[in-house]
Amino acid sequence: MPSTTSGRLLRPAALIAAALLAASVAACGSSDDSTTAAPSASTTASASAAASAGVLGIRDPWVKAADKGMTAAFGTLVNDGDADVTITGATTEVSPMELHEMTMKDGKMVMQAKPGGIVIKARSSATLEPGGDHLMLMNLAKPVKAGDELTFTLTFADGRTQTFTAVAKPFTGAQESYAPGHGESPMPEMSMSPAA
Ligand SMILES: [Cu+2]
Repeated sequence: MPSTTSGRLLRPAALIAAALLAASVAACGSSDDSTTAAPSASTTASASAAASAGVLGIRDPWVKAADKGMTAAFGTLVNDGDADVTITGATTEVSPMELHEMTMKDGKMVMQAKPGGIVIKARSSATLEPGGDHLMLMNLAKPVKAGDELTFTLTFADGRTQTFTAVAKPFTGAQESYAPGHGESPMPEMSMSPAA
């Protein structure tokens, strides 16, 4: 009677953390010069777990660590439903936000607010990634350090909302290099194997 195990339910945060660990491993493994690394990681994660958790399944969410100014959040948004889903807004505690896209202007790629929001087609997915659509944090009120967890709330065209958590990571994309001034990396990239 005094003690039960009912408190040990798997929380969504734990599921997200597991997905993030898998993403970290995938990113780590992609440092060889294979050019086909991206699809393999994004097609295997469990969309079934996310189906009951919200409007969209959100895979591998992350936010780029930054001390001030602008940064952005990324991830893969999975729509398992039979209707298109449109994201019309996003909020987080530490910054005002906008939905952005990249577009070509005068021969240069620039970002701008995405007209009409971000649409995820029925039974499809949309990937938010550096160089593409992203959730922009316009003006950080405080630093976002690697390992920090930020909570985001998406608003959809039909008025529904969905909250998810993304962990901050230094941007490790191949195209840009950031000064490795802070040597510590709290991400457990080397200690986990992909569950699949
Ligand atoms: Cu932007």
